[in-house]
Amino acid sequence: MGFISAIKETLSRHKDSGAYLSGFKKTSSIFRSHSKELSKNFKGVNDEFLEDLTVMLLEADVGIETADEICHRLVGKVEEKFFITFNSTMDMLFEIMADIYNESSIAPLKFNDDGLTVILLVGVNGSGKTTTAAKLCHRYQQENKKVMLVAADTFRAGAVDQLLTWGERLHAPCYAGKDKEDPSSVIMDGISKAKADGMDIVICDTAGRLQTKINLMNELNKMSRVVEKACGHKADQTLLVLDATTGQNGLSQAELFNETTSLDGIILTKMDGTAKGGIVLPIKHKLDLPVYYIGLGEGMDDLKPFDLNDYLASLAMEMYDVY
Ligand SMILES: Nc1nc2c(ncn2[C@@H]2O[C@H](COP(=O)(O)OP(=O)(O)O)[C@@H](O)[C@H]2O)c(=O)[nH]1
Ligand SMILES: [Mg+2]
Repeated sequence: MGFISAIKETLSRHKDSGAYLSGFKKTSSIFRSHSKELSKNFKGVNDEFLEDLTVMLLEADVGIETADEICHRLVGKVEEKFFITFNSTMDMLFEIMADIYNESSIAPLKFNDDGLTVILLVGVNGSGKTTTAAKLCHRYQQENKKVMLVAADTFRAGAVDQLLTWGERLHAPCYAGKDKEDPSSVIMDGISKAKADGMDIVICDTAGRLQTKINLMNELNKMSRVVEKACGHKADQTLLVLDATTGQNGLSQAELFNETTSLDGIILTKMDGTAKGGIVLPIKHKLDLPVYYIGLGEGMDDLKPFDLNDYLASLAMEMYDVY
């Protein structure tokens, strides 16, 4: 069985398969429409094929560097083969995409089993931090964890109320600071309260101001120091919440945050509304940051753990002449 049929079969057995398929529908339609042309004109992996393939990858927002790397590796793989078909070429393409993502090892998300697990969500305004905080809270509550939310975005009007409302809906305690209070001081008090109340997990929703690199660095460093002071260890997870619809711009944002603070990985939101699903690959290839979760809608259940093979299978699901 080829690589693509194997991952498609695995996806069909997963309970989240419907969410994945609909979430990546816009990206997979790019693979569907281009594969038809690629298949019709297929005369081997020649310059024309590579050019068309690059266009397909760029449309899915894989980015030029990663697309070039994929093509380069494909040429290398094809040279080792005696006979290729369009279908076997697509298998090689998807294997290369998987290799690129899996090149460096991916650590599982850290949880502090002996005490409080602290999760910091960072990212620019509108990326989906507050919604993601609520979705994560809901997810961990279902695992019978005691979860507290901390509303540390004291700058954006309405941001604290937005998280308080989620807290009510989820029956989760939500610690809120005062208007215009320093976010770090809210985090400090929130963590102390979570500890005192015997919580398992505290999720801190932070402010997303991105004026200059130096300000961002100062603010993120301050938050990290405060977490250490409040709970005696670094945040267990510092996750960048990235809006997938921003594509290559999002990649630059990730680059900036990654240079500024020590990130554990990414949560990619709004995957449901975009054809830019290819962004997963350059995030890992260029920045070495794994994607841990993907946001596939606005509801509390619309956050799924990221699975590479399910993701690739979703992209390949409707490709022409690929089985
Ligand atoms: N379609 C969709 N919308 C999302 C997703 N995540 C967040 N949103 C929406 O994006 C908007 C901004 O989200 P918010 O959590 O307030 O962003 P924040 O400024 O980073 O806290 C809101 O309207 C959310 O409902 C997602 O995965 N899919
Ligand atoms: Mg917010």
